[in-house]
Amino acid sequence: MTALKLLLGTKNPDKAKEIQAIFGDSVTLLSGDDHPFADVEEDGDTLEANARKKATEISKETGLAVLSEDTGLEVDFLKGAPGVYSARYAGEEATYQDNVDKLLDALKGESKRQAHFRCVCVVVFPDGQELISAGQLNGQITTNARGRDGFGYDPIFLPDGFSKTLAEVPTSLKNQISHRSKALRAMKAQLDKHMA
Ligand code: ITT
Repeated sequence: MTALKLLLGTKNPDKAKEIQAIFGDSVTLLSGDDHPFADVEEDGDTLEANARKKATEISKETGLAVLSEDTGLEVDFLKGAPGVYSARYAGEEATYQDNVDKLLDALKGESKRQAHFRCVCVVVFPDGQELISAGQLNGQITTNARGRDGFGYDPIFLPDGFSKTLAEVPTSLKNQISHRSKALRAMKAQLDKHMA
C-alpha cells in the first residue's frame, strides 16, 4: 500500500521537524518548498478556527490534502493567555525570546504557575472532507529559562512529573509526551480509518 501524502501546511520549520519525526515513514509529508502556498492570516478566535482556516485555504490553493495545526500555551493565572495569540504575545514581529521574556514578566512573583500546551490538528482533503484532533500537555511555567532544545516556550515549560523543561530533554522525549504528538497520533488513527 502506498503511504498517504499530506502537504504540511505550516511555515514554522521547528514544528515541521517535530511533525516529520512523530509521523516517521507512516505518512509522506510534502513540503511547502515543493508546493508553495501563501501565508494564511490567523485571525480566528480559537486554535480550531485557525488550524481549519490554514488547512482549508492551503488545500484550495494547492489542490492537495493538507495537514495544519495551531498550538497555544494557556496559562491559568492569565485566564488562558497567551493561548491563540502565543506566536505574537509580545507583538507582531516577536521572537521566541521576546514572548518568553514577556510571559516570565507577567508571572513575576506569582506562585500559581500551572499551564498547558494545546495543539489542534486539522486535515482537509481536496474534496473538502475534514478530520480534526487535539492534544494537551499539562505543566508549570518555570521562573527562568532553562535548556537549548525545542523551540518557542519550551525553555520555560516544565511538564508535570518532570524535573526538566521541554528544552532540557531530548527532542525524541518531547515527541513522546507532547501536545503535538498526542494530537498527531490521534490524527493518524483517524487517517488510517479514513483511508481503509
Ligand atoms: P504556522 O501557523 O505556520 O504553523 P506558527 O509559529 O504561527 O506557525 P502557531 O501559531 O501554532 O504557529 O504557534 C504559536 C506559537 O506557540 C509558536 O510561535 C511558538 O512560540 C509556540 N509554540 C507552538 N508549539 C510549541 C511547542 O511545541 N513548544 C513551545 N512553544 C510552542
